[in-house]
Amino acid sequence: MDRNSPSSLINAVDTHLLETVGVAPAQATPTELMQAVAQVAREQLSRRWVATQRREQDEKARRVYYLSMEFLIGRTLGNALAALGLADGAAQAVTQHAQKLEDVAEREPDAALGNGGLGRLAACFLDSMATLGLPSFGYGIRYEYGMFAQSIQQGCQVEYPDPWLADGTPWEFPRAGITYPVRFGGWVEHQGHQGGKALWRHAGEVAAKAYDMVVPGHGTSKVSTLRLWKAVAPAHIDLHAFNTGDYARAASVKNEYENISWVLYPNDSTPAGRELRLRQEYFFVAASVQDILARHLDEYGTLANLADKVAMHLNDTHPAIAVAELMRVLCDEQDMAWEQAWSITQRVFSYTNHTLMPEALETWPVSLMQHVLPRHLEIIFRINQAFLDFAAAQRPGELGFLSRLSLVDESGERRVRMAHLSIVGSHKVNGVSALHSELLVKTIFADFAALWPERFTNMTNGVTPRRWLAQANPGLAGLLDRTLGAKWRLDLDQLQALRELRGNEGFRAEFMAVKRANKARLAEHIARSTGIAVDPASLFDVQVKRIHEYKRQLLNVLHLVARYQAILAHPNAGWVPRTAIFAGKAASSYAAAKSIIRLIHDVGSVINRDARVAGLLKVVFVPNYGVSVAEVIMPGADLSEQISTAGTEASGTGNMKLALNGALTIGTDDGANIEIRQQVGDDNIFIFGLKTPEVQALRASGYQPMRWYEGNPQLKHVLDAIAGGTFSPEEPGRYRGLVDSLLWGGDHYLLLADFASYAETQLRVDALFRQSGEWASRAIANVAGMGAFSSDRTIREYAQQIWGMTPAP
Ligand code: 26Q
Repeated sequence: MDRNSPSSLINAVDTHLLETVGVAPAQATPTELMQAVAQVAREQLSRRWVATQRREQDEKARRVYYLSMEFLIGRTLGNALAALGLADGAAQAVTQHAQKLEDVAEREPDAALGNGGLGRLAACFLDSMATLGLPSFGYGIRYEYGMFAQSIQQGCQVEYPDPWLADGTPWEFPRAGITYPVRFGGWVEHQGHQGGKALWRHAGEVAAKAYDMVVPGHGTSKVSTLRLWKAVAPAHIDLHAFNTGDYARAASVKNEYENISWVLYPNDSTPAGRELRLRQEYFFVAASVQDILARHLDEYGTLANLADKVAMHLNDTHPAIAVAELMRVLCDEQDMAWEQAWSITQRVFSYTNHTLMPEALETWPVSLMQHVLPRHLEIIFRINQAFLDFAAAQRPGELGFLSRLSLVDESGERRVRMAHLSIVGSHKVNGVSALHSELLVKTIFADFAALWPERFTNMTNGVTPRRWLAQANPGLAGLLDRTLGAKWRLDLDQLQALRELRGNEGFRAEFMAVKRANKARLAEHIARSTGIAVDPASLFDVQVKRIHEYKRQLLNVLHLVARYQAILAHPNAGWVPRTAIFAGKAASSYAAAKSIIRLIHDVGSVINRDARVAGLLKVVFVPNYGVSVAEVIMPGADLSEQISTAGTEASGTGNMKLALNGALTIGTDDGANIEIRQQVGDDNIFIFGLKTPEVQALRASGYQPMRWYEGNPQLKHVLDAIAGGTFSPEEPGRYRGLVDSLLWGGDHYLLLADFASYAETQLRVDALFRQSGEWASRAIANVAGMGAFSSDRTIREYAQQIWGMTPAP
């Protein structure tokens, strides 16, 4: 009897309702059905996990370990069912209970264990690693609370905790036997002389317990593992307080240990610099390194061949302390000679940088590191000494060169530069788009690139077509299946064949019907979440991403205000009806970002209420942006706003998801937009604004935003309205500061300099949208060009060029 047949699944779901969930099948709620269907999938994932581990052990496979503080996986059910080939059967099974699978799947909370692009990239990479059959583990933290939930009250962001584990999750496999001690603080003793064997007299210890999530591959029975660590107070801790009935004290001691894995830091730019964050970073790194070495010793009985069998990848600098930790374990605990340990370490590690912005680069005060990780600090100093000796030999006497390279920033309070540690400790360093990688070696890492040009490389980001097309956009996926067959899921280059269909009336009509249905679905979501009705016939203009000054949501707002004013001035100019859709979270401490959210709401409430522009312009902000909200927004977009100041957005991945779903991009010459343009062709994308060298030149020449304000009456009118209280009549000065930061504060991201070009380009967007056939053809060309942005391509490149592995063809 086929386990995956509909009748078997119907039985399996009922059995789990009865035996696992604890409910009479006839009375099951959608949430209970979700739990039961998840259990059916879980059983098969478990089998696949066991078989995969067994095979990889037998094959003595080389493995890659992806170390990341963030994995933004979102929901699991739909993806698991698709990977296991259970989607149709499960749909039938829930139909027996008078439910729809989509509604049942919606009961699952998102696993929001990440902030944004970096965390979602890690999740897409796991999907691709599993699909390509790469022996692989993701390692991270099992945060009790993920990314905060966002609600909007009177136009302002309000944050709520995200207790995603409150009702348990069907997807984790607690590994009761897998637990490691992680130590902190104390001091270091050296046997005999300084430089003799080091003994770390730690002050405290916490246990790291392993919880696995199984990541299924598509089109393969292989899986990858996401192993997340939870911090647990060691069992012996303060039993005395407990025994004497001092429960408050016992609880507070326990909390002090366990708070390490409590909550994700909701900051995706300026590093928090807090001790707890450093403890989080070391906690998961120390547990992961122990786990990796234990597995290796179990298989080989020696660490001498570690670099032949193990690749460890640093997702940004957040796990960079792993370089010092591996050195510590090899030298102090395994008695390996420093030189051999260093050679292994450099061959094991590789590092991806995700930002050029200097303020976002992670550094830790030497004093804090001394306090939390005294032995690691010594090791970092020794690495630095050897490195600077080497660098000095290359450029004798160049002290500026050496101080720029140093792992320790000596200007002001001494700080350890985690990016420098990552570069020195790795054999490969990559950026995430062609432009970003080029800028890395020309700007922030130029000195390192002069020493080691061959160490630096590019790996342009990608997204998994399984989640971002097959799952998020079943309408388009169905059309592609009928047109191209189903293989595009595993070979996204097959989308190229759509190019020839651009002019095909029938295909265009089907394609636009799918888009229209997705817009209707998005409109329903908007109505439900904001109470605002929007018209699916209007142009859906979408900017969804973290709120950041460099991403320039404010430039988008300036254009919307200009458009509002222009419609009022010229009501009969044949305006294309538009709905501007924003979504995104602001870091809780980022005042300027929060102010932008409020401005979007204030501008929206004036425009949406003004009968004079009714039917021509609407502005909405979709609350609580995250993976599941993105899965509704991406397929319903006509226009994708990717408008960061050139040279600031490392890559972007939302740009890829939107284009893959048939949105046209309006964007700057930045990040992966440049490569998207190359893939879809200049005619199928709207690029505007200053290019990176022009941005640099304008800043160097002394940018005076006031000149642009004075020189552009339309822009002046917009800024005067915002600053004067047109959108905040009850508090006219509310946006004075925001506008002043542009006019008098230097307009660091050059909004005013790019405004005219942006507004003019938006008129070209309108003109194209009026010609619906032409628009359809270009939207199709976008989908057709997205093959290169599958994360399968990205992971193949990492595997071959960085990790020394050969994925299945
Ligand atoms: C660091 C220290 C302390 C607290 C928080 C952080 C922190 C956390 C998250 C710093 C940065 C991040 C996230 C950065 C991020 O998401 N970067 C984005 O990465 C994407 C994937 O490569 C790119 O596409 C985006 O361009 C980039 O902005």
